[in-house]
This record gives sequence, structure tokens and C-alpha cells, in this order.
Amino acid sequence: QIRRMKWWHEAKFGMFIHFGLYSQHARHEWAMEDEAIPFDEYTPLSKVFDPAPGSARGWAKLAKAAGMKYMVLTTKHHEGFCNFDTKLTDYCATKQGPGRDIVREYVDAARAEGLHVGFYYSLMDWHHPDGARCATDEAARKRFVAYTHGLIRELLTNYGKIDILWYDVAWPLDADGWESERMNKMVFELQPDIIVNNRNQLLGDFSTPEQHIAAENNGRAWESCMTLNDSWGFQRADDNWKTSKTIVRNLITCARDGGNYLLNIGPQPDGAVPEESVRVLTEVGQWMAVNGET
Ligand code: JFZ
Repeated sequence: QIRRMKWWHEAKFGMFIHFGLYSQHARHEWAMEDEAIPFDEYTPLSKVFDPAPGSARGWAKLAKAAGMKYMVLTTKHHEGFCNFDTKLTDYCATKQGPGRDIVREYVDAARAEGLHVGFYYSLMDWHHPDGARCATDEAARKRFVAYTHGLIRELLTNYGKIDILWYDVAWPLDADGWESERMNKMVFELQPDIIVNNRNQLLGDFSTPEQHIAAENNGRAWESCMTLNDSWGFQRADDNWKTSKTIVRNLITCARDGGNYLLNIGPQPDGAVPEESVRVLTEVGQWMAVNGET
């Protein structure tokens, strides 16, 4: 086992947080694409985005109460909006609605609760003009790779020690296209002890079975990620909540088979966690307080 992964194997249970412009939309984090919402209609969501100060403290306190040991926040999802301050685009939280760095608030909140800090980062980007044409236009690919590596560099430079980089959806490029080897090399230069997943077209440190539990039989580290209902971002119409019993059973299965369990919340537009999620996670925490290892 790799030394830098020791804490992660011991941690076993983490909180995934999907939060972005789609949260206000309250339908699905894929709505922009699935419903083919025009730019003019979607991007103004960035102007009214205004999570309450202290929201991240609420997420971290809830994670801690549930017995979770780490958190992973969407710093940028497929919509392309950056929840952090960046010099590379104006489509970011500090220059739009909130006028605050949501990622900074999140990092501070996680640390205040003694939780390890993870960054989710979507390679696929529906907002950047080169995000799709990078597959067929070499000049666009070069620009988009510079943009992507640049954002990741900022994320891993400006917030102190970061414990996990959780890449997502590598469409439309392969490892060569993304220059993934060079990307990970930069990542480890900036954060020598970080752990990276496998969704930038390389194997990385751990695999990421999704919405199901699938132990790796090849000795590789793995983490199952799941939602509490059926969507990742806040979805007003989705009340198909899993019970705390189901969550505990899943956690036990993951732990038994040597994996981790990353369980998602989708905060509401104001940053508050849906009531039902709070209820379920609080119950899980009660079980953890009796049965979990500290
Ligand atoms: C992706 C996203 O599209 C989704 O919105 C969410 O962020 C989730 C965590 O990740 O969805 C995926 C990614 C990979 C697989 C399935 C859905 N997969 O490998 O089966």
C-alpha cells in the first residue's frame, strides 16, 4: 500500500458535494445539456448565485456529525462555472454573483472540522469555447489544455495542502489529448502527498465505481460514489431518498470489501442542505457514533 493513501484507507467514508449554478436551476446538473438550454438563458444564473455565508460550515459540520472523514467539492462541474477565484476566466464565483470564493470557504470549513479536503474537477466543459472543438482543432486543443492545466495549477497552489484531486468526465479527449501524464506530474509537484482518481484517462491512485459497489479484485484502491437520492445536484422534484439503513449497509459493504464510500449531498441554491439529507446523515452519524472507528 502506498504511504500517502494510508489516511484515505482508514477514513473509508467521505462527503461528496455537488454545488454550482445548476443548484439554482434545481432540476439536474446536466440540465444545460439535456434540455439544450441556450447560453443566454443559463449563464445569467451566475449573476444571481448567492449562497449564504457560512454554508460550507454547515456542510462540514454535517459531514463530521455523520462520521465522515473527508469531503470532495465540485470546484467546476460540466457547466464550466468556477466556484473559485481564477485569473483565467470571469465565469467564476469571485467575479459573479457571490463575489466570494466558495472553494476557499469550503477548504476553511473542512479544516475547521478536521476533515481532509478534496477537489472535484470536471475536464469536460460546456462553457469554454474550446471545450468541444478541442477534439477536432489542434489550436483549440492547445488553448484548452493550457486553460485546464492552468485552472488545476491555481486550485493546487492557492489553498494550501489539498488531499484529493477527483477528476471527472474526460470527454472529448484521450490521455494524449489532455496531456494527462504532464497534468499529473504538475499535480504531484504542487502537492506531493495528494491522491488522484482515474478519470483523466490514466489509472491514478484509485478507481471510482459509480452508484454501485464493486470491489477491485486486482489490489487497486477503489471508492464507490453515490447520491442520497437520484441526482447529484439539488433537484427539487427528486424525493427518492435512500434510508439511513441503506446507507449504513452500503458503508459496511464498502468497508468489508476494502473500499471507500463517497456519499453525495446537493445543497439548495442558498447553500443549505436539503432537510431529508440532514435527517438521513444525522441518523447515519448516530450509528457511526456507536459502531464506527475513530
Ligand atoms: C459524472 C457526472 O456527469 C455527474 O454529473 C456526476 O458529477 C458524477 C459524479 O460524475 O457522471 C458519470 C461519470 C462516470 C460514469 C458515470 C457517470 N461512469 O464511469 O460510469
